Amino acid sequence: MIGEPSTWFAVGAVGMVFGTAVFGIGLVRADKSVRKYYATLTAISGIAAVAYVLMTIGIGSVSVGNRMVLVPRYIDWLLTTPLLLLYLSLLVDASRSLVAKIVAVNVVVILGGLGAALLPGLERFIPFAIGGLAYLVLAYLLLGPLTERARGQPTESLFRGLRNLTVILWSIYPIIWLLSPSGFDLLTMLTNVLLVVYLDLVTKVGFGLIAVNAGAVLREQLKSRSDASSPASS
Ligand code: RET
Repeated sequence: MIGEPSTWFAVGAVGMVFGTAVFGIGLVRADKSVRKYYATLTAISGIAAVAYVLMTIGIGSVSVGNRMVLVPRYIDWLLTTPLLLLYLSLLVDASRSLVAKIVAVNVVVILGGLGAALLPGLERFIPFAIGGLAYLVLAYLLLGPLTERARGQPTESLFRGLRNLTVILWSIYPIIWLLSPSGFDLLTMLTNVLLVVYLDLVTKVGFGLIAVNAGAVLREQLKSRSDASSPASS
């Protein structure tokens, strides 16, 4: 049981369903001004929940040579990583052109990984390298222009926390990829699945819980600040 990937996919599915429920309840209760944040978090966990259910029941695995490629994992990433980046962009009210650049390089990262996983021979390291380079550009955009945009905004410290979580944890994915059966085959499929389930839960549900908690504190602060500055509004 414990030794089978499907058990860990099921753990991932339960965690993602939990996240979807928590953020979904938040969405129903939220006032209009913060609904887009909850909607984004709900969509992120909801999409991953579907992907994990598919992987648990064994749908969407493709064999390439003697390894298995989990296509739902890449489709999940293709849809949810732009939403995570959109969330960070919403927090600092980034310009459309910056968001477009961030999402575009991110799509190259994930498609590079999918292309690499689907190619049988050593040529797979070409799309991997393209994805890796795109990832460096993505990290630059997050740490440079997007952080610049955050400066002085009330959301700056929340943004910085979530940005650090994102850049640090996302950087582990290509390392796991290289060690996995798709890369140099130094980790078993089981270890690969365990590590990725853990990372996916922290980068999606953990990310969302931190954002929701900090967002509540932030709204209180903004409210008391505006109450203090305009006594008429109380
Ligand atoms: C790949 C291989 C190609 C090079 C790079 C990769 C990075 C993947 C990342 C995935 C992040 C996934 C997340 C999922 C959330 O649940 C595709 C492994 C750089 C960063 C955050």
